[in-house]
Amino acid sequence: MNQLLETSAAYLKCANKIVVFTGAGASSESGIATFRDALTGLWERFDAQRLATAQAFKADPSLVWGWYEWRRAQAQSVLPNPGHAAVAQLGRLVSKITIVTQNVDSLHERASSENVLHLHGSLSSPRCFECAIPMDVPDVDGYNLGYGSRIEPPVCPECGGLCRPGVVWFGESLPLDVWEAAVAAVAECDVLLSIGTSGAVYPAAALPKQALSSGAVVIHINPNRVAVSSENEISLVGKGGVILPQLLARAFN
Ligand code: BV8
Repeated sequence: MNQLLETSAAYLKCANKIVVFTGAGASSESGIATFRDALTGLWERFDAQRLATAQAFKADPSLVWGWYEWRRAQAQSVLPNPGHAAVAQLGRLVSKITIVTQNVDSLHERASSENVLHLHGSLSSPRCFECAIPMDVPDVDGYNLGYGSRIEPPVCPECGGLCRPGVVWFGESLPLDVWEAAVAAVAECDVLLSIGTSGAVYPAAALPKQALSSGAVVIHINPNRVAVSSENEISLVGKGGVILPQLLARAFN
């Protein structure tokens, strides 16, 4: 592992353009469950993939809205972890960094990273399900969220439709401008750091392979070993909040 860490640090030190690609695992050390952890409380009989759909929202708006508001309150109540801090520090050390996240929390921004591309949207930008106008985020302090509760979604003042989370659900297209910016950054990067993703959700999961085919080095950081397919791909086994600070210390100190 030490040799792989040294090799990865050397790649990072020489890189001009870096993409940091993050998944739910990057937020897990802040206390946010990953997407494939089992759900708890009211939602424990579902898997996230079934709840994260427009169909589920239409079938039971208050169940789905309650889940997202519980997640938003949780995300607001936790802090960025050392992995988020290391990514922000990396942004101050290299000439061009693009953060491409699958996560819907704002922990990269709260760790002072800038220009974060949210491929799957954000919990902090709800909109009307019908007419899509942006809607205000309710004050979560007013919720009694315990182990989860159904919450009636606010009603759109324009058309009377229901407020939905500002995330990309399964079966929905990613925001084109965000996707195109991510693809462009991946095409020109020297190194892509892939942190805390199972690589299960497309088209996001295709980005590391796109980086490899464009000649970049891809470095995976995950407690689970990631199968690598080329000499330009490295799997660092461990937590992002532990490995990233070690990586930066070796590369830039
Ligand atoms: C779409 C927002 C076009 C909601 C999410 C091929 C091409 C295109 C589409 C598809 C395709 N094949 C299938 C599809 C359809 C589908 C899809 O990918 N399905 C999968 C399940 C097979 N894709 C879509 O529907 C996408 N839309 O393609 O549009 C279109 C249009 C119409 C019809 C068809 C297609 C939209 C997908 C977006 C879904 N929304 N999130 C919400 O958050 O509720 S995705 C969701 O999964 C989250 O964003 C999450 O981040 C993401 C990916 O999961 P991970 O981040 O990887 O999280 P996971 O829990 O899986 O893994 C965590 C990892 O972290 C683990 O490996 C763990 O070991 C590691 N870890 C744990 N602790 C740590 C750690 N790592 C480091 N440090 C730690 N401490």
